Parts: sequence; structure tokens; C-alpha cells
Amino acid sequence: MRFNPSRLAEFDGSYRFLKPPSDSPAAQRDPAVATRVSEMLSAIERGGMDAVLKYARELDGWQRPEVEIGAAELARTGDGLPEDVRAALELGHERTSDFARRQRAHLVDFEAELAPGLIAGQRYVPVQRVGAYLPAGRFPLLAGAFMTVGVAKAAGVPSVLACTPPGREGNADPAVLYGAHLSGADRAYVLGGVQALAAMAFGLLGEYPVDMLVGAGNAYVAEAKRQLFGKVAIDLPAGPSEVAVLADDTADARLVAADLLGQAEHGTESPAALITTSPRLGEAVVAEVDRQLETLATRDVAGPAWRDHGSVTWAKDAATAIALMDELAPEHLEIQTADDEMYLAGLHNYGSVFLGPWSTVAYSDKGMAGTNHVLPTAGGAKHSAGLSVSRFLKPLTYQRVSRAGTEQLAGAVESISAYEGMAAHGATATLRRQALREGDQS
Ligand code: HSO
Ligand code: ZN
Repeated sequence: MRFNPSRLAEFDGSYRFLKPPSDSPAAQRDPAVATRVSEMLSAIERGGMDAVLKYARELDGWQRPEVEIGAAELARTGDGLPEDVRAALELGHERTSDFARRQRAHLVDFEAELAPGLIAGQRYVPVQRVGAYLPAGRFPLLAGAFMTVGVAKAAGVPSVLACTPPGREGNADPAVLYGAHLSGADRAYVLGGVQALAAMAFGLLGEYPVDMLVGAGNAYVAEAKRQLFGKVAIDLPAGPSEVAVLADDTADARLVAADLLGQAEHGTESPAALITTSPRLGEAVVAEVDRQLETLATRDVAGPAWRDHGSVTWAKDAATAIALMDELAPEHLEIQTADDEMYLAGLHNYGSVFLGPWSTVAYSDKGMAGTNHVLPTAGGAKHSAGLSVSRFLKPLTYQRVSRAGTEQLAGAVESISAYEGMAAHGATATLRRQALREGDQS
């Protein structure tokens, strides 16, 4: 998600930067990361669990006797947590599962008689084996398990594995593990990075390889998912987290600034953008961001992110603001205007939208809004939606043609097959017509 003014030349004169992003390039794939990941994946494919454990020892200082955490140990991970954190995790799990179950209820199997004797239908069938990666790097994003493990479980996925890296003492973060437990993980492992994803994809954990890998992670994790894609499905190609706010002069500069910084703290590459029809609000937000940065504990990250990838843009009217925002296609979009519904009706490209000044991105990030926080970044919202229960469900089709239906289909299939020169296809239809004429019941 990044403004490129030259690509937006058509809007020239109708918008202006009040705070442009710096010239530093947007986050890019590092070829050295790609090479390293590819070496690790082949080493693990060849060397199996020995290679996995070698990497775990070398890269994460892993020293436990087992990578797997037993069910009883997993269930107890909540015991030592502060009571408020535990209660918040339980609430977040409940809320996201509630939303996911409602999404599931709206995916309805159906069948229809398209022609006499021809029934066609669709059933949603869950992916059978999912592997979730729960990162615990700079921040142990605790809601990650709700969004991946919990949503997969709400979709009816029978086997969900969860991997999370060991911390400095060699143990995983208990709050991350408790989130996995609440979300219904079938098995949990203290294993991080590329080796965790490879172990799940190559079937080194559990009895089988997983069919799908989900969950956020660092550049190595994102690259490993990219390279394993094809062998397994993945949720989304992950980029730095981003936010954009669309606001008019009714918005509160303090809230807008706080919400921009709220995602800028993810990393120094995280973009944050305000598009506003009000130059007064735009200028107030520029000043307010600087003021809030002075005391922000994570200013070392959020400051450079804002400097390099932050922008404030004035748009001459609502239509221009909407067009610019659709071009940006942000992962998270906040709308704070006098007529949020009007703006929303005009927008097509966003991962998840937060309507009105009381709806902030962090409510979804931490699982309290119920919606998923695994969302398309870097403009991916132009073509894709975020993770949801539907990603774990395959809409599988079926058809049943009766004797009576044969006449509806066979002749046209013969004609098309003959034109194509596909004699064997044509014969499958011809045989049935003949059988029909001969009164063959079989
Ligand atoms: N904004 C991230 C998710 C998250 N942020 C969790 C904080 N906690 C991607 O949507
Ligand atoms: Zn976030």
C-alpha cells in the first residue's frame, strides 16, 4: 500500500500531499532471504526431522527433549497468566469463533434441477489438515491463534497443528500457547520459522503433511509459505501491516493520529495513510502524530515507519478521496466522516473496514471485534479478501443425470466433442444415448 503519484497522474490537481512518504522504497522481497529459505526447505526435505531439529538448535536455541507440547501441558498454559490477560484471551476466542460460526452458517449447500433429469449442486467440505504458524518475535501477537486455528476449527477442519517458536529461555510464550489451546489446536509444537513450516508441509509432525499453511510471521516465514505454495495452500502472501484513514473535518485528529501509529508500530516498513477532504484536519493530524510519537514506547519503530511510509493527502472532494482510497486498497481502512455509509458505498478495495470514530483497528487486531485480522496487504485487497471460514471450505460440486436427463446433455456433448476431435469424449455420450434407445437399464 503506497502512493505512487505518477501512477495517479489522472488525479493531478485534485489532491495534494500534506505529508508525503519519503523516497525510500516500499518493502521488497530480499533475494538473500529467498535463497536461504530455498536451501533450508531442500535440506529439510532431504534430512527430515534431524534437519528440522538442527535448525531449531542453531537458530532458536531449542533444547527441549520434545518439540510437541502434550495436551495436558497445553491446557495448563493459562494457569500462570495474569487473570485479565486470561479473561481477555477467552473473550477474544469466543468472539472470533462466534463470528466465524455465523459466517459458516451463511455458506449454504444447494442443489438445483437445471434441466429435466439434471441435478447439479454444491457442498462445502472442509480442508482436512491445516498447519498454523503463531509468531512470537518482537511481539507475540496473541490473537493469531483465534484467526487461524479457531477459524479453521469453526469451518470443521478435523486436524489443526500449531507451531510457535521458542523464546530466549527455550520455552514458547504461554499466552500464545493458551490462545492455541482455547482455539482448539489438535497438536501444538514449540518450533519456529522456516523449519516449522517445512516440518508441517513435509509431514514430519503428526502423521501426514498438512494441506494448508496459515498465519503471520517474519520475512523468512512469509518466503517459506510462498515457496511451499502449490504443494500446500496458503492464506495470503503477507506484507507489512498497514492502515489508511478516510476522514473529513468532523474527525478528531487525536484519534486519527493514534490509529495511524497503532499500525505503524508493527515495523519500520509499515505504511499508514490519511486521506482527507479537510486540509485543517490533515495538518492537525501531521502535528498530532509527531506529538504522540514523543511519548510512544514503540517510537523507535513507529517513528521511522511514519517518516518513510506515512502520508497525509488532501483530496478536493469525496469522489476523489474514494478514488484515491480504492487505488491504495489498504489492509485496514477506517472511515471517520459525517456520512460514513456514503463513503462505504463507493469503496471497493479494502481488507476490513472500521466505521466511525469508535471503531478502531486494534479491536479487530486483538480478536475483540470478531472479524479476522489476517488480511491482504500491498494492494492485494484489489483482488482478494482476508482469511475467513470460507478459505477453509471447498465449494465442491456434484451432478446427477438421470436417464431422462441424457437427452438434455448427450447430443450437445457429441457435437462439441466432434468439433474438437475428441472422439473418446463423444463416445461416452453416444454410448448412453444408444443404451437409452435400447432400453438398457444398467
Ligand atoms: N494488524 C495485524 C494484526 C495484529 N496487530 C495483531 C496487532 N495484533 C494484521 O492485521
Ligand atoms: Zn496490528
